[in-house]
Amino acid sequence: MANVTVIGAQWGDEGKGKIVDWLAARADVVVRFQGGHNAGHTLVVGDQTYKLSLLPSGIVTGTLSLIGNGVVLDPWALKDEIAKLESQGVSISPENFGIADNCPLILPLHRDLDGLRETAAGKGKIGTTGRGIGPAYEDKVGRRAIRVCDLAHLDDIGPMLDRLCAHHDALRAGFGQGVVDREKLLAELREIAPFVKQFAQPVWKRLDAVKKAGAKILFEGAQGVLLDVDHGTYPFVTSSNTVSGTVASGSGMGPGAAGFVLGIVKAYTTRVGSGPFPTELEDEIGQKLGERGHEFGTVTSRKRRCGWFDAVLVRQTCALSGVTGIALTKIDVLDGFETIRICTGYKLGDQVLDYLPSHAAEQAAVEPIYEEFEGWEGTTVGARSWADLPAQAIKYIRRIEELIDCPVASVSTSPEREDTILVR
Ligand code: 2SA
Ligand code: MG
Repeated sequence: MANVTVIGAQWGDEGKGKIVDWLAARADVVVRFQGGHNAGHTLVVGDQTYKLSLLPSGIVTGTLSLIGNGVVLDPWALKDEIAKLESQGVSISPENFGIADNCPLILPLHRDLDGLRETAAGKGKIGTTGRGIGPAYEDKVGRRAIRVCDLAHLDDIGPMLDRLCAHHDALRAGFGQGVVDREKLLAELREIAPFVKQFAQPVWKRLDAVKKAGAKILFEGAQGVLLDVDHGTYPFVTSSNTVSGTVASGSGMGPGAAGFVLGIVKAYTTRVGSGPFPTELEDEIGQKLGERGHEFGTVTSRKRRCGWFDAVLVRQTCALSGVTGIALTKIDVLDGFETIRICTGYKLGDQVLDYLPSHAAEQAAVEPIYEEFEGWEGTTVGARSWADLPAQAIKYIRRIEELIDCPVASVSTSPEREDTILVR
């Protein structure tokens, strides 16, 4: 296997966890390159369910797992997640886990600001996970972030803290909040520093070494391309680049590192948080998709919005991320539907569009043009070969492939690791 990059090709929650887990068992290294503990990956292995937010999925199989510089790291969330996994029998040590020392930290003041902004925005809120992701990325780009490497130099951190706190004090004042408790923050950093420091390292250098040793690297994307800060449904996006191109900048490897780009695609569409969603179903069909697909956020338990498959969007995200092949997930959720629809284009006023335009108001105004399919009788649950699938289900999958102009590499038919049809 060459290197593989796994990205979500919709709004996240496409079922990346299961696929990444499967691939992680065949990789030598697993790397996270963007996002933070806003991600939520559920891994089901036998009778154990593991919920990961920040840690690369390879951690469960004991594969070397690295957090790249493109991630924003909440050290307290990290500690909790490690403790939880250890209680489930997973062993985590500097042997199998590392964090880029140039990774920016998410601090309590970032979480505060995330919450203050969302509350103040009322109905206009983004619907963030409330983890402080956006404010932490702002401070990184604003050149005020405290990074993992700073934890080894806390005695000299005064001027940096002053600058960071001055910035946040001004923002907080706008929300009627008091200043940051600087001493408390420093004390919290001193307390957590030894825990984080044991894993800190120049990850780019480690990756350079494993690459030269011929290791197979799996890059694990979080969220989805439609949440990309440049290419997504802006401003209803996350604050990182979620496209495959981020592998290079977010891990410290060259652009060739991505290898096979696997886009994870759910057989229908879901989204959490606010923002445009052309094929959303606010009726009993949407309700049924949500119930059958257990569509609740891994991190926040929020109910996900549900709708039909949107081929326009997936064609777009496959292009934006140079997707080599897709892994189609949760086809079993569509079992028993009498008719199934696929969106093949949009109407915007008297225009017909074959892509989602950039402007937010236009994104909200497009109306889906549907193609209708007869559903299938019988079940796809647990199918492990094409022969196990009803003919209509195969027809649906083949039509998706055609419309998105990208080959299907696998079809997933239950949360179980082995219930997967490999196409190539
Ligand atoms: P943020 O917190 O600043 O990244 O939120 C900005 C937008 O990005 C969306 N977002 C997500 N969408 C789907 N899944 C995500 N991860 C968790 C999961 C979500 C959960 O996998 O289940 O548990 O709620 C994720 N993370 C961020 C978010 O909804 C905003 O629209
Ligand atoms: Mg998720």
